[in-house]
Amino acid sequence: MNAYVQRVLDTAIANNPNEPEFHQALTEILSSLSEVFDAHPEYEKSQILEMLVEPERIIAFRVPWVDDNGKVQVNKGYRVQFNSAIGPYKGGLRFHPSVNISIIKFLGFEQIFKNSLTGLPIGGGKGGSNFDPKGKSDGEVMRFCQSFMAELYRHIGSETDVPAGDIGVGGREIGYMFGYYKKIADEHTGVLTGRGLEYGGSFVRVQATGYGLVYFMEEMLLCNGSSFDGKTVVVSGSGNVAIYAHEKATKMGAKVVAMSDSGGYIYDKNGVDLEAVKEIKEVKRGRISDYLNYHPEAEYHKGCKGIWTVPCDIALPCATQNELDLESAEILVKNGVKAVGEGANMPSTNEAVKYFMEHDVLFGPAKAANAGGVACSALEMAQSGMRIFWNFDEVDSKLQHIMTGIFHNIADAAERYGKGKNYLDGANIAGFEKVAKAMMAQGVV
Ligand code: NDP
Ligand code: 2IT
Repeated sequence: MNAYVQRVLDTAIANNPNEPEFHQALTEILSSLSEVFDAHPEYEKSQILEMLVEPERIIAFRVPWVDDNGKVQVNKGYRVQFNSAIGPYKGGLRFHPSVNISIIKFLGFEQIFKNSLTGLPIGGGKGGSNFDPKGKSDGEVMRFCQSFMAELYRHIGSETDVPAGDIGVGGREIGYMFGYYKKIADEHTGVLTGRGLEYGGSFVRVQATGYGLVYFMEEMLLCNGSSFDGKTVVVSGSGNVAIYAHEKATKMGAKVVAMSDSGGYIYDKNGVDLEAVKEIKEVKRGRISDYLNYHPEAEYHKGCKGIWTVPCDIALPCATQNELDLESAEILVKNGVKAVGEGANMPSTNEAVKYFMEHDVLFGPAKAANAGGVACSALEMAQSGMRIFWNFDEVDSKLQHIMTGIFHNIADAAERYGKGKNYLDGANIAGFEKVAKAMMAQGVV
């Protein structure tokens, strides 16, 4: 590896101890940039990497709220404003008990490059809380969201930092947070994306990450002599990204045979009935095991990792980070997988990614493949700014155009640096180039 890149990576890891997910993202991204620094000594002269690996600002705060039994609960809240070189900080909020600063920093760092790849003017940020919405009443979720926003509101704004959803944050949570922001800031602006259509949201935002993933993968497959048509697909997770990945892959002629949640996975050889999954997850907030109430002939297996033992042509990990490790990658390859598209953020371990590459599996890396959600968020920001609305088909066709464009952009970057079909390196390089140029132009800030 380029000596300067290696030095910055080692220092960043040493300076941020006990942050394994952040180390993993740093290693993955910086390892792709070696040849770029060999070719561009001006980047080293500006010490661009030392600037890039350090968040511009980290906000951490207390989130106290009162549960339905009248008991005070206290959670942690975070917003990492990582890089604003190409636009206001943009990225989701995650509410999940596993959330800590390492996870928010890995997500925020990834987001810089992802947002750059969309071609739209958005910087990188991420936030969240270790609050667990699972099993909470609507009243509890509302009180938590209001307390979270009572602190976050002073750090965000439509031209400063625009959060959105992620794991555990969907339309309900965005609604409660937006309502409270509006009350205390006294402005009805595009401060959050993923809003309801009735109060400033955009068509297609709900579907955008899943649809975008399939648009991206279809372009990658077509350029490699294949497509979704007639293929068997496994989609992990059963949340927002997974549901709409299933919907679009099915529309493209594929059959999705397995889905999961953190408790286990279902296998339905007839194709997973998406209407049943939507009712279980979107309406009832239930468990994927409830699928057997709709289709008793399907199989349910405890433990979510087992989903990767289901034979498929295309695997779409859409649940969470590090859900697909080397052992699962080996099983997928043994069972004949041809392509993997990351709907979740960093779902494959670095070892799994390496194994896929070595075994000629077409690999669509998260920061490119799942950029459709944030791209549609940027389209929501544009519509808010102009105070107009595009209809469903207009937004959908813009999304499709952006996702196919991202594929060609990263394939071109891979080509320029002699990386062949290593689209992971291509995505990291293409994402980096734009941010680096913007940072160089703006000086030491
Ligand atoms: P949701 O909360 O809607 O769904 C998350 C799904 O993943 C659920 O099925 C959940 O199961 C499962 N899951 C979560 N944590 C774990 C875990 N530790 N182990 C196993 N399964 C788990 O989130 P999204 O669909 O929005 O997000 C999924 C992934 O996509 C995340 O990595 C997110 O960062 C990424 N992403 C999301 C975007 C968006 O627009 N929403 C945009 C780009 C990426 P359970 O219900 O049991 O917890
Ligand atoms: O990881 C992601 O890109 C998201 N959770 C979406 C962020 C956004 O601002 O729409």
